[in-house]
This record gives sequence, structure tokens and C-alpha cells, in this order.
Amino acid sequence: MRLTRLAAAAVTLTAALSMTGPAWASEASTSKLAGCSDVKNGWSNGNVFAFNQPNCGGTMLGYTRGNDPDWNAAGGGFVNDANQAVSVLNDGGTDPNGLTVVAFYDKINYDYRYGYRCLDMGDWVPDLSGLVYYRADNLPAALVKNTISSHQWVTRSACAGPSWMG
Ligand SMILES: [Ca+2]
Repeated sequence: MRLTRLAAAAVTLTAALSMTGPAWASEASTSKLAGCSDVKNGWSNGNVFAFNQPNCGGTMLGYTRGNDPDWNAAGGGFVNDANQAVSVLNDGGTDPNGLTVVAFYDKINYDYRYGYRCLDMGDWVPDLSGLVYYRADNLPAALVKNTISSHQWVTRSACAGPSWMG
């Protein structure tokens, strides 16, 4: 029942964002457009989210509490979603193994050789434009917007300084 209710809420939210943005915004107490913060507050925590428009708008590409080695392949929360993410949100919770950070990768199978970026628990990036991946040697690599192909939950120590975003 809980999952059904959340799924219905997601459909309503997606429809509101894509069709009635201004009207929906006017229903809020302020004129500020709702976005990632509303997704964060509107869902039970534990998930990573990705969207194909800025500020957690447009289509919700997927969400999951787990890892996904291939955003195009079946399973893992993302299917046919590689190279489309424009905004991302880490609404994860505490983890006994400290896996609270989401690492996003340009390539499938968490291939850090081509670069990764880390997003801390509770953070989001409303627009990935201009951000680049960092390789294991901390050298910049490709742009992050519209290129994410896999993600996994990692510990804070797995992320080098330049790799943090959000
Ligand atoms: Ca997948």
C-alpha cells in the first residue's frame, strides 16, 4: 500500500511538473518553483533520484535504494535512462556500512577510469550543466549532464576532493 501511494504521488508530481508548472507553483505558499527539495520532502528517504530536466523536473528517470551498473539495462532502478540525467538527488538514509554517498559514472559498471562524481546524502544538483567527471587521477573528464550511465552507493572516503558535487 505504501509503495502504491508513493508511486501515485510520483505520477501526480511528474504530471504537475511537465504540464502545469506555473499553476502548480501558484498553489504553493510562495512563488518559488518547487523542485528537488519537494521530492526530497515528499518521499520516504533512502533513494537516489534522477530527472531529465533541471530542478528535479520533467520525467523522473528512476529511483532506487540500490546500485545500478547499467542505466540502460533492466534492473537496478533505471532502464533506458543512460545519457539523460540533468538533475539528481541523493535522498539516502543512514547505512550500517557507511554507504550514504552516491557515485555517478560516465560509463557502465562503475568504471571510474572514465570519471565519477559524488553526491552526499541529502544533497542534490538542480542542473548538471557545466560539471565534469573526475578520473581516478583527479584529472577532469567528460561533462556530467546527459552522460550518467551507472551509479552506486559508496562511503565518503571513496570520493576524492574534486569529485564532490551538490
Ligand atoms: Ca538498469
